Amino acid sequence: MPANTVTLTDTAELPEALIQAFVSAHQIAVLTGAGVSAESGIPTFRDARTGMWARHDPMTLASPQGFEQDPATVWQWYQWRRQLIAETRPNAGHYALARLQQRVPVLTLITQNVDGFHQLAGSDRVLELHGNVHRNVCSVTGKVIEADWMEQHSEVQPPPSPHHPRGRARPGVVWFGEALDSDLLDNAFTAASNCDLMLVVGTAGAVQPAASIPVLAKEHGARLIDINPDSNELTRLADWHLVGPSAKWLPTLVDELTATD
Ligand code: BV8
Repeated sequence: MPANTVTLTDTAELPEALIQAFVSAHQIAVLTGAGVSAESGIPTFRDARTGMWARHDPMTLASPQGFEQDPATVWQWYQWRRQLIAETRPNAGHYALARLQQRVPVLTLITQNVDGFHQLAGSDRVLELHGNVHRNVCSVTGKVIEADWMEQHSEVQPPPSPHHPRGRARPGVVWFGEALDSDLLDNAFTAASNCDLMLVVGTAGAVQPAASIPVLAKEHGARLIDINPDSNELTRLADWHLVGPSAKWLPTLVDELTATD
């Protein structure tokens, strides 16, 4: 860890410089990854192989090739994840970010997650870089498939698509090897370039182009706070590394901000 990253393990005393960076920020950008949903009981992306999925590689399951080769297995994996998401709810970290959005003049929330928990917790204008698992689209045309069509054609898993004779229903997420929505990505890059402070929460920083967003923020002079029990490439860029779960650190940070009002 280079000298300039201050590592904090206890929420007791936040450095004055960190509080000042927070309080004085006019534009805050936040990048979240699977770790922010970990305390909701959603396994992180690379851990999403518990039980019957242990023998599958998420990189294969979350790819057009994987879906082409075995649509039923990929579909079942998403049905399993959708069920996990339906059985739980956002945690204190999601709610803290929604509260923060109310307090800061400009806060752009960029997420790699597909569970929709930030919106459920009250955040709005969320940039879902990798899509949303609650949406279904045609595997050929990409057009949205409505829920009633899915219910009426559930005898086949995945159901056929209403938009193309060779199409099937697939989750409305971005798979490995697929391009991200260019408008979403442009908005994320703009927020990173303009922010005074970026929070990087619960991501291993291994997936591109999302992982380049904090790099851009740093290059444009933003202060960086990394919230993660572990450290990784993005931690090395950070001014502060808050070691531990986001459901602990985010409420502490937001309480600190409101306490200075
Ligand atoms: C693309 C949706 C190009 C599906 C996902 C360079 C540039 C561009 C592309 C590439 C590149 N190098 C390689 C690539 C290709 C690839 C890539 O990045 N590969 C990597 C793995 C080497 N990228 C792509 O394919 C992207 N597409 O670039 O297209 C293109 C252009 C034009 C035309 C065609 C193509 C698409 C990437 C999107 C893939 N889809 N999700 C689904 O979810 O099913 S990514 C998937 O990984 C999830 O969204 C997940 O969020 C994301 C990132 O992982 P993390 O969020 O970091 O999660 P992870 O489990 O890894 O880590 C969890 C972290 O949380 C850990 O650090 C852990 O310590 C921490 N944690 C744990 N508990 C807690 C916690 N933190 C806080 N609190 C806790 N309690």
